[in-house]
Amino acid sequence: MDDLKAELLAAVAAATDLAALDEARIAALGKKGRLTDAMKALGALSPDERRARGQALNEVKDAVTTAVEARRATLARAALAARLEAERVDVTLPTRAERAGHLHPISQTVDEIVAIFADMGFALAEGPDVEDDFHNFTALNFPPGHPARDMHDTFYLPDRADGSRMLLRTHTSPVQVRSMLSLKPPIRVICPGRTFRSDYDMTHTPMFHQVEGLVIDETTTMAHLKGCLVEFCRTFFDVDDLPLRFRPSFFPFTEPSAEVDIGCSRKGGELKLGNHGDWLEILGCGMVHPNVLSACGIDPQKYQGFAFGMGIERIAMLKYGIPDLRTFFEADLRWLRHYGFLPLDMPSLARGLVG
Ligand code: 2NL
Repeated sequence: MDDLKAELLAAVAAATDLAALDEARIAALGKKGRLTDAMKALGALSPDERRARGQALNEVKDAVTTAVEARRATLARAALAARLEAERVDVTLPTRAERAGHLHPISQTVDEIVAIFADMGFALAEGPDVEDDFHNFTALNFPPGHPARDMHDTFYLPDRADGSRMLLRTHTSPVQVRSMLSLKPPIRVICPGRTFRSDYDMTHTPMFHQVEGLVIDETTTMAHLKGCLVEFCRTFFDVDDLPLRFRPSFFPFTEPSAEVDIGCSRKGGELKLGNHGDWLEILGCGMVHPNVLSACGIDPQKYQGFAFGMGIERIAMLKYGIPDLRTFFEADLRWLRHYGFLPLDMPSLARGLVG
């Protein structure tokens, strides 16, 4: 019995890789292994002999099993160490220019917008793509039968057990609803993100990006809204005297509401930004509706504020001269190399927005 034990343990110790170890294990404990055979032979013995020899065999079996596991752990550690050594990479080496990845123009544009508003004291806020009716519609003063709730415009998920259903957010406003519910005024947040609407043609894609901003304080007015958006547009488009025009409009969640145009010229089919007499719509805004403040737990007698929203694809196309909306979503590497941005050139107001 001692010889058998020594022999089996020696085979385990001699295994120099996991395959050899498995062979040693099977030779001892497998279906036709030495210990298994010895166990089978117990049946032919007298009860006393069987008990004594069975106990001894079990001890050998335990010893071999323990030795196999210990050896397996040692070999696995050695294999990992060898692999780490063999696959060692020097992460400080410079990249190869022809292999460099690029930031998508949407990512670049979001980074630029966030840099501008961060400089004005806004905090970045994000929220889930999948929302409920309350955060996407009800809290924003959409009346019960409003057409935006229609199945044809909004992507709904299957009904839940309680009969309600989740949806893909149709704007980033629910992020601001969540900010109002969780923060105390004064609030200044900037909320970029994906949005979804059931719409697909030359100028609409079912997934697109928006950025919205929200300011809530005791004495915030439409004048602050104007100053903030003039500052943003002039910085973003890098035109010092860029004129802005505020036109009365309507949104359920703001009162009063306005749409904002920037000055441009379309002479000779080429679009130029600046004071040239023509106008181009780029965003919507207004004073947050008192019903929205109430729904979000903010006292409209004490607080007021402004909000604004814009489509990111649209202003990225304008700034970077990208003619076709659909190309944003084609994942064409040649397009990305042409319109993309180097990942280490992060926009900052100190260094200039675009490198
Ligand atoms: C547009 C216009 C807008 C807002 C978004 C907003 C959000 C809350 C409360 C009040 Cl929580 N307003 N957002 C306000 C006015 C316009 O977006 O044309 N977006 C692409």
